[in-house]
Amino acid sequence: MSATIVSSWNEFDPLKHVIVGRADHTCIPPDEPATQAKIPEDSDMRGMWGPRPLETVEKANSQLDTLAGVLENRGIRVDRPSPIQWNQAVHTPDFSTGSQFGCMPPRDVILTVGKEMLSAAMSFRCRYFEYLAYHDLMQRYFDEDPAFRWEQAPRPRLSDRSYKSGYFDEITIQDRLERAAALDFVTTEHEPLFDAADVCRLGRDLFCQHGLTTNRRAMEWLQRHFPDHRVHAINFPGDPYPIHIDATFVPLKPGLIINNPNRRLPQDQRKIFEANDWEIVDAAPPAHAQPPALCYSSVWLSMNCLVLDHQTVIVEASEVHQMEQMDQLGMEVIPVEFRDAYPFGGGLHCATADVYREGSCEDYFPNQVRGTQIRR
Ligand code: ABU
Repeated sequence: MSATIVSSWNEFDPLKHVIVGRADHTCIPPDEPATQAKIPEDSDMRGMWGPRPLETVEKANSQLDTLAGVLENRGIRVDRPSPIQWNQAVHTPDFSTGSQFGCMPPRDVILTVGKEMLSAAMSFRCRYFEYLAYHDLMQRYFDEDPAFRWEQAPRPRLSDRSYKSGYFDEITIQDRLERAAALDFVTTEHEPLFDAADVCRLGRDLFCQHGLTTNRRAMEWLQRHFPDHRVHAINFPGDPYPIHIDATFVPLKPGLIINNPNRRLPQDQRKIFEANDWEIVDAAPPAHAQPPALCYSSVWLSMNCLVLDHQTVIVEASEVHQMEQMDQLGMEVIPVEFRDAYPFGGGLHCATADVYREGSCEDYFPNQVRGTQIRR
């Protein structure tokens, strides 16, 4: 096995080394201030918590193992996290919660920017210790790559001051949409909070979704932490559950992004893409009317694909419309069955975290447009 090199600047350059999550011991966490944000009103998960049924864990792991095998067969190195017993309660000086979550979606936790892997300051109390599942891997990368930067964003306190009390009381979908449009989310601006999956990496520019899991203060922190980057705040008012950018705004190659047609980027925020000749096309509709049972995510995991290089993409095998669109966009499609893994934290992009993609830090947006940048 070749020595580890950590480096990834975007979502589409040739992938050579990746982490694929594991479903072992995953729990549905008990209610807490932020998790209600993630659970749709009519979800079968409302009021349930505890370890997920073993049979579903085994099915999810089987599909995760298949994904790992597909990647390895293409010469991509795959590492796996070390799950802990996620049913353990968490107690800190500021909060307690009855269980943790899991480590199927490494993309939520780990943000790779160049030579750095940064553990996010996540807003869910049940995910406070999730970074531990990656500790052995980080230690190994640190030992093997002398230039690797092993980083941790400020650990949030997640006291009640980090959440708006009563935000979800009797909330309707219309309320959610109005609040999303008004940038009124359950998290406050008390401390930096973000999920790594809210950040879309496009070379020198990091586009961050302002939503239920990422606040403006985190973007300020990211801008100071990555001073050579330009951090942008974008939002998608059509999404009643604005959590994670990767089923909403998905780059396929330099100059091309698919955008969820129910969650279009507002016109004023498109200007920077237009000024730099990027094409934003509506994503194809999902093949399914409903997500699988006990799933946090929407049917738009259809577009949560894993780009292997500028011509190749892995798409969930039953997503016939998305596969057809990829084909029309000139991509070679590798179908992989993955719906059994969805309930454990998302789709093919969610289930992975980049360690190494070829390529360097390009400036895809030399024509900057005022409005979205954090640094003015
Ligand atoms: N982690 C991506 C989930 C986004 C969605 O449910 O649409």
